[in-house]
Amino acid sequence: MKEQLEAIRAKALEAVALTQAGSELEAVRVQYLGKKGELTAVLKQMGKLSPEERPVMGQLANEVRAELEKAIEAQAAVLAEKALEAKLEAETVDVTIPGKRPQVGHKHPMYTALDEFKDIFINMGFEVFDGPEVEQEEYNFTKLNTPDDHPAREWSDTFYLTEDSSILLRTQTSPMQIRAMEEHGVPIRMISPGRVYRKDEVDATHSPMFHQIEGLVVDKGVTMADLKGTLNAVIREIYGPETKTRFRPHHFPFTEPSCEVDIQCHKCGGKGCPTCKGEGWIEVLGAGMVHPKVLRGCGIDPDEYSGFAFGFGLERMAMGRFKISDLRLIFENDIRFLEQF
Ligand code: 2U9
Repeated sequence: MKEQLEAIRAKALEAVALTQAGSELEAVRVQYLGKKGELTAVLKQMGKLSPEERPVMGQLANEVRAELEKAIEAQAAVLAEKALEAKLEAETVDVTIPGKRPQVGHKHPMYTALDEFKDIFINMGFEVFDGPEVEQEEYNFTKLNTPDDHPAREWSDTFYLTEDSSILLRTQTSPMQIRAMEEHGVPIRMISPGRVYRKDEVDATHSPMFHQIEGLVVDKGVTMADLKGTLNAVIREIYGPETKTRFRPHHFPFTEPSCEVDIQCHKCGGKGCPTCKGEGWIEVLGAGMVHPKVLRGCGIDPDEYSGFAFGFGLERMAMGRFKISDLRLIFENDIRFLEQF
């Protein structure tokens, strides 16, 4: 039995030393010390020994068991240390490697133009109003004095959302001014920037969705002189203090009288060049005195109050300011384009 125990000791210690992983070590433990293990099997034969031999062999068996347990414990510690080292190695972060810069977006030139525009008006005491893009025909056309047979009301020009033409995608931000007059009351100084929709084919100067900034001032004693003074001041903020303007008569259903405003071409000084298409002047906005019928429709007495209104196309303004030749570039959102501004 002594030889058996010695053989187990030698074999088991070697097996322990050769283990590479916790699972292998556990298998060795079971093989020798488990209930059906080799050492246990030898111990079961103790009964067959003589009374003199039994304590000697018992002691030896206990020694072997203790030695094996110690060796297993020590090997477990070694393996745990190795595993930790491997894990640390695998998870090492080299903080000296240059980072990968995530690509962040870029402020859109339209928003640069819009923010600049808002600042100018806020500094003049205007409030900014937001409104719905899905509108009632009543607010988009009727309350703005648009005749029933006006071409803008055609199904070919406007995106209607209901068969009875009562709901549509707004074609201008003017319905917001109507809402503001009805809800806020007068006196009022406001601008309403936002998206508008028209059934236009996409080309270098048209898009079925574009942005307008409209403004409205209603108070007692407001005249065409206020309109000209305010718009000249705004235009000189945007296009430079030396900018020359020209107010041309025009027609809008919602204003009377109405005008379009041009700036003298900054490229050729009015002589005519490709930038102004040979005109010497570049149209920048439309405006007019709010039609008395529009005021009355909002519960405002036109004998007591008067007002002026105006509308800019934001894309057109941004294209002029940033020298963008094709409207489609504004909506494509190609980062290589946007990063130039
Ligand atoms: C109310 C009364 C009057 C807003 C106005 C214009 C003239 C105008 C265009 C600019 C370029 C549209 O985007 S565009 O094509 N706008 O010319 N807009 S007066 O007049 C109003 C608005 C609201 C209650």
